[in-house]
Amino acid sequence: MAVVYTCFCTDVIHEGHLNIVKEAKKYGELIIGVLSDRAMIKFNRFPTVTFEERVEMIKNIDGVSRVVTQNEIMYDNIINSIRPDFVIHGDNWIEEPMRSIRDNVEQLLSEYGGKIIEVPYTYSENVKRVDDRIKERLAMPEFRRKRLRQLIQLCPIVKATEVHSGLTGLIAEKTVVAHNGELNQFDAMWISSLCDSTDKGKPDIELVDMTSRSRTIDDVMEVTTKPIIFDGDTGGQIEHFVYNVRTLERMGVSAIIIEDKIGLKKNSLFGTEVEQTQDTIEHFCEKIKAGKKVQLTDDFMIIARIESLILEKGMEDALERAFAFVDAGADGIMIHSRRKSPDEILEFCRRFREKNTTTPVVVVPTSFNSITEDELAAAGVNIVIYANQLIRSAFPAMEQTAKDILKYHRAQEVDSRLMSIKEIISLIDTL
Ligand code: SPV
Ligand code: MG
Repeated sequence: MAVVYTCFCTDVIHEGHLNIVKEAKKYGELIIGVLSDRAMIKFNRFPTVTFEERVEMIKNIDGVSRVVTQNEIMYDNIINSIRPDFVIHGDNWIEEPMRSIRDNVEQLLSEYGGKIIEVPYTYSENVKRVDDRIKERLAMPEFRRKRLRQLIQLCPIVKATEVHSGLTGLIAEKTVVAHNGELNQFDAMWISSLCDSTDKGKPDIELVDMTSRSRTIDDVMEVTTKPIIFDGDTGGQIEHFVYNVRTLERMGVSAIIIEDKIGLKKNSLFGTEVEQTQDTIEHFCEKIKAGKKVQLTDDFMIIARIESLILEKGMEDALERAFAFVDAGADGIMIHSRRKSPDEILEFCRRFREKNTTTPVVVVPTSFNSITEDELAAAGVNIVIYANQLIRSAFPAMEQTAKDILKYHRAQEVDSRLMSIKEIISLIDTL
């Protein structure tokens, strides 16, 4: 009997999947692969049920002869081990970014005469409803909040991008790229104080207050499901910080990062060009402890950011602070640098990891941007934040358009580089 293979990466079986099963049975016995969590999160939604539950759910479908694990998005290993006569899939994989999966399968099957069976993707009211329900569930505070910790366990390195509005949130949520036989998307979002302030035309000096920053979080949360890391600047007065921890935790934010500075905070990328004061170890530890004491779940993370390298206080100071902040209860350490070379960050990671192998480490490679995610992961980094690149790409594009309209006294000259009206009006999902 011919063997038909398909891979499911879904939390809910709906009529679209059942249609694939029905079609597959016409060709032979059906083996279904269940995509691992690790592979699923590279291009799909975060699973709302465990891998084991998904296996059980698929085993229970009538007419499935065997259920196997598919560990990678691309089919090389699974096709080599099963050598199916057919691979069946919905025709939605003709579009990018899934097209690269289809190309991969086509290539593998052609090596021994296997065939692809494509069935029309089921677009129905019910399928849309199931999809919307999963999305809504992922966006609920109790699910979103814990996801950062889950991702740290699952990913070699969690990739977060800066967001400062609903629109940038949508970019973080939906952008998936296929490149070099891989699919990738951002795992999390960073609500940067620099970008949140810049977007409002204000300096990054803790001037944009918590009410306004909460509004930004809310705008992002309304249209996304991915976990949020909030840039909490210095955390402010301890007496205020505890209230903010409660608020953020209740909203479903996953982590706050607070930096060990005091007084008028300026952006770290100014370094020692402006006056900035580092907090004492004792006082900052008090702040961490106070925050940890008031939080209500085990999900929320308070991450301590060390400014010693930014303020040229040296590696020993940075390490001393890191160990002290972890002892005070910090759930993670962010180490920052504004050097072009990643050397001091790598030295910090090596020496920190000699004594501490578990506490998550976060980095923001704005200046030392030549280092890759793989290299950071190998150094023991758990979260990489691309802290300002979205706004820095948007501003020059908008400014150039403004200049050209003024120059030509009409908009025709700029039109070819703009998103079409059709695209922009269909960018936003409607309920
Ligand atoms: C931010 O994005 O606001 C940060 C990172 O705090 S940095 O701008 O590098 O200080
Ligand atoms: Mg900041």
